[in-house]
Amino acid sequence: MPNIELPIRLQGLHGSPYTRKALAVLRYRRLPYRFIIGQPGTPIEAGRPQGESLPVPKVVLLPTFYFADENGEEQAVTDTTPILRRLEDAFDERSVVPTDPVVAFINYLVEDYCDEWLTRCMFHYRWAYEDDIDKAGSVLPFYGRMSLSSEQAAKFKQFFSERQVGRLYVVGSNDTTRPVIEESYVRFLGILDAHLQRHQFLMGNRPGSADFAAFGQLTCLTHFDPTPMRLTLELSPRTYAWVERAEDLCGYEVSDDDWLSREAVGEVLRPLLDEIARTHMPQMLANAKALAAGEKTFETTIDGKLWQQPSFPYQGKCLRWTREELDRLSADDRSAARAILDASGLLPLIDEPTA
Ligand SMILES: N[C@@H](CCC(=O)N[C@@H](CS)C(=O)NCC(=O)O)C(=O)O
Repeated sequence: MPNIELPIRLQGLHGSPYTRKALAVLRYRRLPYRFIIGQPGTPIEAGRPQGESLPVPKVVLLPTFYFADENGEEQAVTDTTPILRRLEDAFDERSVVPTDPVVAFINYLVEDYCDEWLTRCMFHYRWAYEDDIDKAGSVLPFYGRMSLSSEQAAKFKQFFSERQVGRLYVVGSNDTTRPVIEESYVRFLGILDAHLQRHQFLMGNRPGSADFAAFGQLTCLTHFDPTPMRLTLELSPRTYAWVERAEDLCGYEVSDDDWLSREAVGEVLRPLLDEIARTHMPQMLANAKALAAGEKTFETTIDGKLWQQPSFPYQGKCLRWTREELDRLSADDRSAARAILDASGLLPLIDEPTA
């Protein structure tokens, strides 16, 4: 893998939770970066070097990073989880992946839960309630184009809000699943609040990529979207404060002893792992089975309630990558990790046949 040139260049928008995830990691790791505000492939409004043209990813996703390939060709690269691992390979200092392989696997699993389940809560709350739709529709257009006229902004508000509200079914959000999604966020807040009373971060007294995945979604849930923000301030002002701190941890000193140990991680994160088994796991397994059967939609039960949504190929890959991540461990580490999963009823996430 060729070296990564500094400053690292990425493009994204402040309203994008995964963009915020990536930016917070770069700040924490003290990696010089250039954050290009905008959407790949759309003309940049201002603040760009003349004549700079950046490649556009096949699937436009935020954030997009720009890395040189073997031939020195600039490539547009998306998907924060593998991008963070690429930064781990290229830079040693202030790693966001725990040194202990078992703890690293749990960090990976929690990162996947935040990126693929907590994001459901974020998208649901943003596009399910009038207040939230109104704020997002009013503010998001300006993140990419500050100079929009009021007419243009109004047009964009309508177009974008209708588009996003129309995509609620993609994350499984509907009247039946609304309580499943919302109760899971309330439980997550309670779990995080209790955890932060004993540890500075999910992965111990230093942040793992799982912490930054949680932070990314929480920037929207706690500091932007009115409905979940009210809920967060009512139930866990501690979480509200944690999110603001995690925005910039460049001055937060860490050592290898600050990670949760493999002996402690199962016990300490039990409430969160139980939550993952309750919500994320059944959804990921049902999705993978539907994909294997070539079904366009699937139904399952989460929390005793009917869960319906279109099958989502990307999350089929996420489940496969989680299983491969465990397979990469040594036999001893794998059985230690399986014991932690088993204690929370999470072994089906690894073992249940999906084809
Ligand atoms: N798994 C990807 C997810 C990236 C993603 O979905 N980004 C959103 C913005 S937060 C996006 O670009 N969505 C495309 C769209 O809305 O068209 C990652 O971790 O980077």
